[in-house]
Amino acid sequence: MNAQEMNRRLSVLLSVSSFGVASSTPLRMLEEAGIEVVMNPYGRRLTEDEVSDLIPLADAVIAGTEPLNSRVLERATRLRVISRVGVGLENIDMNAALQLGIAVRNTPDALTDAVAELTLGGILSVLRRIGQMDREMHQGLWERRMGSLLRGRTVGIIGLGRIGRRLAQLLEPFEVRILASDRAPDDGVANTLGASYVDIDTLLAEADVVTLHLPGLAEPVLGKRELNLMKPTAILVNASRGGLVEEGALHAALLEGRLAGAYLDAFSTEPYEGELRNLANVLLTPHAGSYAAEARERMEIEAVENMLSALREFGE
Ligand code: 8YV
Repeated sequence: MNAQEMNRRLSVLLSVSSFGVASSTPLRMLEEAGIEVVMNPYGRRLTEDEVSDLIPLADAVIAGTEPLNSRVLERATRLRVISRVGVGLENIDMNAALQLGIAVRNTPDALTDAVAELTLGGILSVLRRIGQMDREMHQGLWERRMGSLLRGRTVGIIGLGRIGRRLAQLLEPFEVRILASDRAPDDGVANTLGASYVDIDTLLAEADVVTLHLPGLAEPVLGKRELNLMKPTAILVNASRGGLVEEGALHAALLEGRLAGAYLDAFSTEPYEGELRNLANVLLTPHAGSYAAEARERMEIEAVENMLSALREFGE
């Protein structure tokens, strides 16, 4: 390393688009650490080409969900650390990062409350048709839609991890029966939450509300066969990852009355522009699960701290 290189300030690419919106503290932390900040100039998720063009000079990336695949990472010759503002890591080629010696960090706890609360809001909204009546009133229609209670119903939680567990706690006053499915069942946790583990087909057949709280997986968890197991009066909620539900099969089930409604915050392609937007019994939000100011502030602060400690481990 020559003298010019040694005197160079470390540079971080803030590829996550909404950084600093909820709070100025994370940006101040970067400034105080003397790190040069390169902002995402597009104000939205970067494409592969855009992040490829911005990444070669970065020592660190504070990342959103933009593609950080092997092609992008190979161009990142200075990169030491990818620090995700968020929990999901499926946008990062972890093997490529390992081979290139790039550390990867995330903020697994910071958004738990935000996603669990939004999920509860989505469940209540679909059951009572709040979103639908709101849309109709804005269009001049005064029409009371009959909904149903959450109290006493059966809720099936697929994925009883941090968010699934928090949702189970929030559901306690509603006196629901909770069925859960998880690849790594923990009976102690289930007992504390009053949840019972069942196989996924039983959960789908018995639940009035099915809600997904899984990481992104290579294959969908709910396709035509699984949706057909659900009661026609049941609703489906997905505020985790879009690829977990086959959107075409879900659209058909809702259109044909084989499912009563759905709330989706995550989509196989985002921004979502598909046909589920045409159904009145579907509530949609634009992948905003973590968008509570308290959660975003905590996620961003933790992402900066994670980045700084990883850089220190590299002796930077
Ligand atoms: C997004 C999320 O990452 O944490 C996750 O995995 O899905 C979200 O929090 C976040 O909105 C990107 O900034």
